[in-house]
Amino acid sequence: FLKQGSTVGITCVPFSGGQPKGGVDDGPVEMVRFGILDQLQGMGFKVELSAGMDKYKTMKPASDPPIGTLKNARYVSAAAKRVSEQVREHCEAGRIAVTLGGDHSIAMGTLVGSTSVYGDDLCVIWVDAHTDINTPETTESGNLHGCPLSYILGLCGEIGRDQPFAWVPSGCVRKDRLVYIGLRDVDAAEKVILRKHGIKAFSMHDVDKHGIGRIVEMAMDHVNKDRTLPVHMSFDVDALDPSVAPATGTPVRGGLTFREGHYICEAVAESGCLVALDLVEVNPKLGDPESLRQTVAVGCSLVRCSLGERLL
Ligand code: 4U7
Ligand code: MN
Ligand code: MN
Ligand code: MN
Repeated sequence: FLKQGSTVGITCVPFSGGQPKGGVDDGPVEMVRFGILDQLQGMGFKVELSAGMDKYKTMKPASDPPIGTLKNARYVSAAAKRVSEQVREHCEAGRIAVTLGGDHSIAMGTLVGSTSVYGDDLCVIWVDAHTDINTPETTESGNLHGCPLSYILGLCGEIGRDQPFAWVPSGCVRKDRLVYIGLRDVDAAEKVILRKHGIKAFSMHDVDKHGIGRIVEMAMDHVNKDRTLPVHMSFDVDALDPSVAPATGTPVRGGLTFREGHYICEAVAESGCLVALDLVEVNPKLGDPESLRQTVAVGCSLVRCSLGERLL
């Protein structure tokens, strides 16, 4: 778990196949260019970077016809499988696994990687405007960045358990060990899924009502009452308000403020339970140079805070 002198294992995943907009594959390189590696070293961490990030760009299969409505399923599967191996290596070596995306479909890989080491003790805090829990049957867009959790929780029908995703250990995360923060754009079919499976979710309404301090406490109490279990936080930058993180593919107004986003990360760091972190959906190609700089900077800042950077 997170402690002084730990090693951070970084996996850069320049991947955009889970959704239609180019540019999100430049997220990791922009965060590295902004200095995230040096910043973590400056905080006293040893930093190990997974090799071969350029390989993701070459994994696109020659032919990848739609499966039902699902787009790029073979491409997403191949990339996520590789992510799972890189994250597993970091976790096995006792490193805190930090994955920089890339679109959120890669979380299918990060969660397979972390659960392959921590098993079903693993708790997941999913910070997002969206629930990303569409099944291959319910997704209307066919974009797999809106589906990773249905595979991980084992909610897919036939199409999901078949090739090309047969390698995903369906149900590797327990439904009662997942909690959402920041929701405000949930598809009708996703609401049915949440209700049916009793999945804990805190929307922006709840954040407004209780304040972010109480929300993080309630979220932690739900998945990790004694604060002893390992935590994987998957942070979609679109959880933040578009005024804070404009350069992202599916912005939704009414999001977390700069401080609310950071508070979540600080509180998770303080719990001492963090074993894996995803920072995804930064798209440097969307918007003007200032939006880009602002979004990349906030992404790096969230990573540092999750790893224990303190204000005082
Ligand atoms: B993200 C959506 F329909 N639900 O399935 C879908 F609203 O990783 C959006 O959270 C998914 O950015 C957003 O396409 C995925 C849509
Ligand atoms: Mn989102
Ligand atoms: Mn997402
Ligand atoms: Mn998005």
